Amino acid sequence: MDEFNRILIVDDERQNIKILTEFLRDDYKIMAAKDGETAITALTKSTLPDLILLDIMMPGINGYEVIKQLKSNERTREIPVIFITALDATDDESLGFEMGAVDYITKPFKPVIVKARLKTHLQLKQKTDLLDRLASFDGLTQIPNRRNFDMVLEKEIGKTLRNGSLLSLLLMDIDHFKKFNDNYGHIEGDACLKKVALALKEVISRPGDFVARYGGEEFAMILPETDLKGAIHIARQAQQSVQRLCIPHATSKVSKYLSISIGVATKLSGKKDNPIELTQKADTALYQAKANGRNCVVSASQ
Ligand code: GH3
Ligand code: MG
Repeated sequence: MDEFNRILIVDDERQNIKILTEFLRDDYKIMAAKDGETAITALTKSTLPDLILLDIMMPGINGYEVIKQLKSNERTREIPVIFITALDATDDESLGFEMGAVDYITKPFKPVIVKARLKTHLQLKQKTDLLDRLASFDGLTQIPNRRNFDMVLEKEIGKTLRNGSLLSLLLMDIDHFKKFNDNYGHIEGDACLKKVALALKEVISRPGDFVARYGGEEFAMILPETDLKGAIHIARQAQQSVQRLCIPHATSKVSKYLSISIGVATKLSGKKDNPIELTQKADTALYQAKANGRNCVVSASQ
C-alpha cells in the first residue's frame, strides 16, 4: 500500500468522509479527521498526507484556521489543500484561494470530478517537488548544490546578525584531482566525487550543519554556532574521513590515497562579515592550505 498517495479528509460530517473514502480508497491511502483539532494533531505525526481535502464549515477550528496553521508550519506548508465547499459559497472559495488552497470541490460530490482534481494536483505536486530537487541538489553527488549553499549561507549569516551568534565555514578541495582524472579517467573521477560527498556528509551531525558541492571538485560546509576551534576539529574529521576512503591516487604528490585541503573561516558574533567576505576568507585559507603542501587544514586569521 505504501506506494499509494495519502489523502487526508477533514470533515465534521461522517457521511461525507464515508462517501469520499468509498470512492477513493482503491486508488489512495485514506486518512480521516472529524474536526480541525484532529486534523492539526494528525499533521504533527511523522507520516504526512500528500494532499488534504478540507471542509470549511466545521465547529471549533474551521477550515480557514486549519489552512492558516498548515501554511505557517514549514513541514506542512507545501501540502496541497483542496477546499470542500457548499455549491453556492463563492466567498468561501475566493477566501480559500487567497489563503493558499490549490482548488475546491463542491458538495454534493461528483466522484469523477473529485478523482480528476485529485489526480491533477498530485501530479502537479510531484512535478514541483522534482523541480525543487533539481534546482537545489547536485545531480552527480545528490548533495545540495551551489545555489542551495548560497541561500543557506545567506540565511545563516542573517541569523548570526539577529541573535549575535557565530558561524564557521569550511571550503574543501580535492588535491591533484586533475591528475586523478588524467590517470584513472573521468568516470572514476565522478565515482570518486560521489564517495567524497558521502564521506563529508558522515562528518556532520548537528541539525543546522550543512554540506554542499560548491563547484567541480570543491565542497563547502556551513557550521552554525560553531567557533574556530570546533570548526578546525570538524575540518580534521572531514580530512580523515576522505583519507579513510582509501581511494588510490598514484599520481598525487601528497598521499597515496585521495586527499583534500581545507580552508576554515569563522564569523565572530558582532562582526558584520557578509557571505562574500566570509567565503573569501575561507578561500584564502584554502589557497594557503594548498601552498602549505595540501592534505591539511588552514584557518583564516580572525
Ligand atoms: P589542486 O590540488 O591544486 O586542487 O589541483 P587539482 O588538480 O585538484 O585542481 P585543478 O583546479 O587544476 O583541477 C580540478 C579538476 O577537477 C579538473 C577537472 O577535470 C576536475 N573536475 C571538476 N569537476 C569534475 C566532475 O564533475 N567530474 C570529474 N570527473 N572531474 C571533475
Ligand atoms: Mg583540486
